Amino acid sequence: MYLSRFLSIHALWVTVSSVMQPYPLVWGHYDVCKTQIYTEEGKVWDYMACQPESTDMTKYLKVKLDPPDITCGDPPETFCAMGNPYMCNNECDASTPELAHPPELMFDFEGRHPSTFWQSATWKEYPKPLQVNITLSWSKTIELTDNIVITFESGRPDQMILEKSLDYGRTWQPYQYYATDCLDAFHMDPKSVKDLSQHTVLEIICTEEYSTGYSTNSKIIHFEIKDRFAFFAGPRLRNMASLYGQLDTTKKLRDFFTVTDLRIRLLRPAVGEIFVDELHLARYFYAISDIKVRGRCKCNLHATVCVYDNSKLTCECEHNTTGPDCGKCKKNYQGRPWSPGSYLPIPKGTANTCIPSISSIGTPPKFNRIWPNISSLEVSNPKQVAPKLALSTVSSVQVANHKRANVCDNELLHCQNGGTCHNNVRCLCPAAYTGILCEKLRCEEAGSCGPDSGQGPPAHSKPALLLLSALLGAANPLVF
Ligand SMILES: [Ca+2]
Repeated sequence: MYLSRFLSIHALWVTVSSVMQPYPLVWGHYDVCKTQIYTEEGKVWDYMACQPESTDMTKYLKVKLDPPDITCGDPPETFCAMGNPYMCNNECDASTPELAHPPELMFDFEGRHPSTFWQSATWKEYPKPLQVNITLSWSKTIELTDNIVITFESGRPDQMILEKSLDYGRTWQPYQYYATDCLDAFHMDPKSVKDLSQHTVLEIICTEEYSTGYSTNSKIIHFEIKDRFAFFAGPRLRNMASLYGQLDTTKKLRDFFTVTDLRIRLLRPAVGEIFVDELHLARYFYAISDIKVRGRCKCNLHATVCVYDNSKLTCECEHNTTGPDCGKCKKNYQGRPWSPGSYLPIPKGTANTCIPSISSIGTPPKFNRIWPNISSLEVSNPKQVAPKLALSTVSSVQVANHKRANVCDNELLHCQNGGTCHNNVRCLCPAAYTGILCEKLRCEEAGSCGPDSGQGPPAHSKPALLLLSALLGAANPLVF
């Protein structure tokens, strides 16, 4: 699942570009969790908020149909063209691959002609409702980043509800209602997402936009994620700062775009006319050729990598966090309560790393006093709005000091020149060396290095070079 060097280089280039521009035109990738920087006290890790890339999430889902035997073709049956009840020469036979329409054909590569599609049995038991639930499960919290798009092969259903779950399918909430007649079907006034605003963006609406039956050519149903983003980021999503600011400070908004499962409840097929033609029930069925869901693993801004292993998605957590969503601090890193990373301040966000537990530190280090979270003081104030926050800055020295708590975590950094790591917070250096990682000659600091000492001062790389090498290291294990 690991992406190629090309992507690594691409990610590196994006990152370097953004490092070179203090206010880049395109920002908010959050694709690096840490870089090395140089301060007066030597090399330290600079941590930042990070998240996996947005990707096609249909590759990682499990699909379940209810009723389980609702797929057509067992026993084989003939169905008629939607618009013409006398054209009944289409066959569905589950035992013949060319004539079968199993659920996986909703997620295969589309773009060939004719399209491949899942199809239900026909409405032969009318007037009993023909209802089908299609459940898509990730067994992992994911954040939606683009519209959900469902392409029907038949007419679009007369009535449908898109639902979401945040607890792996135990409870469900509606996302959006779809009907030819919202008032009749769900006792709701029809609305469009465009009728909403920043203040009503979380409202659950019923829309008639996508339910015009087979009489129009369009076969597509959207759940409009981007239109909702646009209330904060502008119509072309240029002001992502504002959106990320809101996502950071409004948990409900963030949760709105977060799911573990989606459920498409097909309640009534397209009939295209007022009355159901009971003599030709083989005209009525559901067929879906494609479902698009784009999103990313929710890792609480503590990981850029989400691996798919053993049919399971898991964040590869950084910042001393652990758990499938990086939702808690690692053992021995519970020096302060766990906290998600923050998108703010822009562009690098705040990592809110977990820090070593007090008991594992022994003597509190001198920089203990700056552990109180800078972000909680300056960033997480819900009254602040994004444009202001975009301008608020934390000096690089502050940030560097703040992150220095786990300066020689064995997983992150090693003391140099024979130094040993003491309780994750300091290097114990051999007599001839000093500096936070024992990287400096003591004589150099005292200005007494003689030409015969045999050791010149260590080559101090320029910060940009150090950053580059750190990025090369960090960019390698990208996934997706
Ligand atoms: Ca297909």
